[in-house]
Amino acid sequence: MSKEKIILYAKTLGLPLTLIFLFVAQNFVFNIWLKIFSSDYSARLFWVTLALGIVFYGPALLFKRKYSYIYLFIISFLVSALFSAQFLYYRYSQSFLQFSAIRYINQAFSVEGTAKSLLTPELFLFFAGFLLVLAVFTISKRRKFADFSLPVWEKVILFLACVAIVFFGYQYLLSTEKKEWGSTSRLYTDVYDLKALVGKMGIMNFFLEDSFKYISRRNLISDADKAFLKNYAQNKAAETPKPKYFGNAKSKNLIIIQVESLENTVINKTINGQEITPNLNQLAKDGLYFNNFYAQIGPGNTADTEFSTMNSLYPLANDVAFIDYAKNTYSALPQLLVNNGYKTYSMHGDVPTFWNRSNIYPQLGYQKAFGLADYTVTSPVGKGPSDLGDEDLFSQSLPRLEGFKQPFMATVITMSLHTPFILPENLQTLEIPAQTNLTETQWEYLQAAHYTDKAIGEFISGLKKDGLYDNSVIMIWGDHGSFTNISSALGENILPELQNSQVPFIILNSGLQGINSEPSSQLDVYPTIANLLGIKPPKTIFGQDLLNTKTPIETHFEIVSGGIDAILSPDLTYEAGEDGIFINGSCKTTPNGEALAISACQNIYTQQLNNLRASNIIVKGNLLDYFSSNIK
Ligand code: GP9
Ligand code: MN
Repeated sequence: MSKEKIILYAKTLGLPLTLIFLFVAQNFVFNIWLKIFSSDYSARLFWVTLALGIVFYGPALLFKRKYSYIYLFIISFLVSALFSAQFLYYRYSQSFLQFSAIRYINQAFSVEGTAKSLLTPELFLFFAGFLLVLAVFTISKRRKFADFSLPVWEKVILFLACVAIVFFGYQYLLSTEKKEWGSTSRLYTDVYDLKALVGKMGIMNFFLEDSFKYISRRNLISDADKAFLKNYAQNKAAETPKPKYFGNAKSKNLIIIQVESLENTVINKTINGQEITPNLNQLAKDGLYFNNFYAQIGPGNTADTEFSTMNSLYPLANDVAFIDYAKNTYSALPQLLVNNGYKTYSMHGDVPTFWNRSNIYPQLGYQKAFGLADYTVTSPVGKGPSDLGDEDLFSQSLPRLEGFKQPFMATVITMSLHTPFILPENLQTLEIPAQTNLTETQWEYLQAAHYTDKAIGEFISGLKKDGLYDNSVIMIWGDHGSFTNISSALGENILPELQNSQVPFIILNSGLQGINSEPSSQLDVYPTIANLLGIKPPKTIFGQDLLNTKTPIETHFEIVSGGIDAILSPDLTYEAGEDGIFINGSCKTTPNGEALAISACQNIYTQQLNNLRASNIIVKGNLLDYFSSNIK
């Protein structure tokens, strides 16, 4: 190659190529500085950011020189601004800026951010691309915009090479995901740890993916859906005029214990003569215990339970509301309590980006969230040394609760009873004989349940000692099942569709005791709490106050296709057939199980389908205010 040619190439490709590699470096540094870098992901991070770098800066080669500068100015400025915004936003809120949240950016920064705290030296690196374009433009001798022209066939080769690298970059990401997870769905649909996602694809790819998803969802709600919602709102049942137990726990604190994977089947069960959950068993006796209570989760697992309990809305069948609809308008329980003078806290031993909690919690009304960084792991439980055990979670949460100004709401979310139920040997205190009908996983599940139960018992004793037990209404529920088939192993007879959904729900408040076996679900938590605290819940909730249900309680479960799996009411039980078509399902009496004509279940089916449809329209269309304004 002649010297002129090399110079021509350098001049043509030099700037875009430098910008592309700078872009890759910026993505790496972004992750390293924010401590979300993982060397396990470095190969895919490299290829996929290289691909995006080419997509961003490559087109400069298509323009004449003058326009190529203009193009590079614009792109490098946008990239710099976005990097900086994401960097600052994460530093401030421990979450990534989503497209739907851009309108909140001022709000986020105005809380903490004076102009001074925004100007951190790191931003210099994120603006390096723009500064570089500026510098090259300024010092370039050829500012008269003479064009560099390459022969056509060389342009074609260059173009094809770029396309090949871009294709390879994204393909590499997808195929490594597939190797690890057996599918790529975790990357694009139910990604739960956004920190890991950004670790894999870089912040810019994340932002683009999130923006595309947001834009493509925009027209999900048709005029017919809106008309349906309006009509549904106008026919929504009126509230009970003077509900029983209203204000029984007035001005008390609210302490919620949401227990990971806790199934109802372990309550009041013994194995080898030992109670699996002695402390919860005692609490179930001391309080009001719902033993026919169900979780309704879609792909969002724990987050879906938080969503349905705090909003009394149904989770979505194919999306995770915590991630995809984080910045909707909600009228959630923590916000209701804030409006009534409470301080609201969440406590959970995970990173704040998990399930996008740090983005949605402010929308729900949580004023402060304590996460993994706020706890010390003294005795790890789980896969790694940094996994917070439930004993650490509770023992370190207790003094915090004691220090809070009252009244407060605190939601403590446990994690030790999470699959794969890894519990250090010294904490395995349940003596289960070697010869049982349990699988290894079921055995481990029971050990871990026993451990979590102990941690809850210690927490409750602590609350009794410091007086908070008497000043608070305490609610305990399991977030969802364990997916271990433990209920059938322990001889429980639950509808197959509901095997992984039956969880215990216990309310501890003086004057409330007994067992309630009516079917109920996590959507009912919100109105029940509000009633006890003497606060009127918003009219928009979908659940029922379990202390005042005058209509039979029904509950349904979504299958992933978005249909209804099963409905339980005090008189009727509906189960969907394999194809999910109503008439191919079965209808029986409750509790005797006598077969009825399918038409006997038509009413409850239509009613539940309407509830589900209305709730989904509200979430997908961000229509809570519209819904509310149409309720009489
Ligand atoms: C993650 C924890 C577990 O923070 O709550 O979530 P899951 O995997 O059950 O959804
Ligand atoms: Mn969970």
